Amino acid sequence: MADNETIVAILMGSKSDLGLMRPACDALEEFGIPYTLRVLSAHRTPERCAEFAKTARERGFRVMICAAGGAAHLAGVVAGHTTLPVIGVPLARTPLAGQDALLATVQMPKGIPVATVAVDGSANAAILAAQIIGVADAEMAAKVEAARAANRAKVIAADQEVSAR
Ligand code: RP5
Repeated sequence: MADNETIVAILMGSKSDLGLMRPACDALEEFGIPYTLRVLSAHRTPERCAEFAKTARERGFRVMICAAGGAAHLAGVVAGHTTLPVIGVPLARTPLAGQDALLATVQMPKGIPVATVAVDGSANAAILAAQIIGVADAEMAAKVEAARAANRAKVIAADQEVSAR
């Protein structure tokens, strides 16, 4: 199994990204998915980052979530070192408001995909991780469906509240 028997890794380029990654942590916890949280920078700690990515599969990880701001190479570098699915979260951390990280994360060359979510969209990264795990895990797929149903119910309740005015 993975470190502490976790199957999802959340990697951030800096500890300063942690606040923006809380929604991902919360969503994984709601799904009951154990995860490992690490600060690994593609630029500042390239060897540690590569080592983690290269050994992730053998340590039991199933999905990698990689978040960074600015010249955000973390997801792409990790994807280059593993065939596990990599979900990239571009973060709005510079005066460019996430446009820089979005393009750096989403514009991967052919052959090395990164599934990129919205700028600061870390909750969706966690939900997508749950969906990927749910491909081979019926219990997880049911949890994702239940979350969708709860979402639907909230929107319907909001519609009824607004339209009743
Ligand atoms: C990126 O640079 C990190 O992912 C972070 O979003 C940004 C700023 O990092 P710090 O200078 O706050 O460590 O690599």
